Amino acid sequence: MDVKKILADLKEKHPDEPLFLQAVEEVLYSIKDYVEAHPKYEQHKIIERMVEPDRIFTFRVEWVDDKGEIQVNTGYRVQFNNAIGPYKGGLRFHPSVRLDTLKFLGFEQTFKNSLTTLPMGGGKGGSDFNAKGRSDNEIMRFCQAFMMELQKYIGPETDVPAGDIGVGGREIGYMYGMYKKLRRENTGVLTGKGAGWGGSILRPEATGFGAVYFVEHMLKAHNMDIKGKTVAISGFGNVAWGAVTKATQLGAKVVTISGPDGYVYDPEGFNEEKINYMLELRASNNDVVAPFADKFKSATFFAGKKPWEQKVDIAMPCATQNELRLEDAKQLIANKVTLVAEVSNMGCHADAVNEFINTKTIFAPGKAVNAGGVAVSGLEMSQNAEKLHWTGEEVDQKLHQIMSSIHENCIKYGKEGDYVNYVKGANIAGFIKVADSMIEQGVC
Ligand code: 2IT
Repeated sequence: MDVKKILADLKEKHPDEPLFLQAVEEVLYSIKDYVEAHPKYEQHKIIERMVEPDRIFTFRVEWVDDKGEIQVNTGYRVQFNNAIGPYKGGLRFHPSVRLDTLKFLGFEQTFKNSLTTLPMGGGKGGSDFNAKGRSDNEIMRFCQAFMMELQKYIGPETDVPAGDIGVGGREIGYMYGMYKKLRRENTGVLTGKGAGWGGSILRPEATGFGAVYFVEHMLKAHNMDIKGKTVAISGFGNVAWGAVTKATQLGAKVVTISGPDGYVYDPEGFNEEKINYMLELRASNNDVVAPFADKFKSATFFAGKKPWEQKVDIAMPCATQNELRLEDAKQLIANKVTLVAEVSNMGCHADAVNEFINTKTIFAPGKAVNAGGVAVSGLEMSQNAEKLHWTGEEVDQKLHQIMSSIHENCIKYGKEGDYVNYVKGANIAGFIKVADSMIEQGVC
């Protein structure tokens, strides 16, 4: 497989999509040997077909703010690949969102969803909407305007969006309300709904909880335990909150969270009050963590810095793409980090990932570590289809099983002597199911 040529062709076509090209490059180099050992994939031009999304919708979203001024945003839905099931993946509302962002996320989602063991294809959508400083009513009006257009492209058997950065329970509620009004159906077309109206118990926690369960497996595979380990977490949104909660419950000491303004270091670790305060910070629509250090005297705020400069056993980036760079990786390694579990999608820059692998640092990629979120979304779809509501214990048990199966698959395809290359393992395992399904379904 001529990876260089495929990447060069793709770059010529999409020179302005660095994130998408980065995501594709990582996957192609790690599946290269496997693809070459199985000629059917090249015969069926699977790679060339997989890097081209099935279709992309882009649309104008207009709404009126509290001052009566008209606002215009761009909305997107990238339906990347539905070989193994309906398109499934979140919606990101953030001013940095471009088509590039959603293509990289949709590509990653296709592999991740395949890893979950559930029948879900890959999709992603969102908008460049900035919620910072906006009122609840403005957020509602934006969500409604966004759904007025998005509803044309989605459905419970075709494409099922959910949350991502900037889209939580509140936004899902406003969008679901508008979808129901327009389509006159209560079919659970979005996941991450409230538990009282079709949502799955544990969906808000699922990404963070699943990530910590995955970390437990990584530690166990290396004869270690999470108890007593110090953990650096970045971000302070839904994913970071779930990870802090579960890591703390299991006896680890989480010492950092972060925001766009910097990070807070708290050597005493988290407790219930601090965890709940994360939710308050998030709900304020201000996108800052500095107030955490004002409220809790044991915490110190480091403006404009990242948590990776602290000496910890475990690092879990939970914020956004490329948040952990080569210099951060080197710093963590110099500080003798035990393992790094990427929780954000493509949270580590390619150079940082290579540094971890080359130094045999235990490292797992986001598409494996964070798959618990979309997995519980898949369980929510099952509950909606059956018109049933499972208990928290049932969902948690299934989440445990899924994370364990993802970990097993990573070992199966990623073992290199006494080192587990989780990047390679996750990419190959995710690839096989999608690629074989495409071959079985013909050229269409
Ligand atoms: O990146 C992700 O997996 C998500 N944002 C969750 C997607 C989903 O459909 O639950």
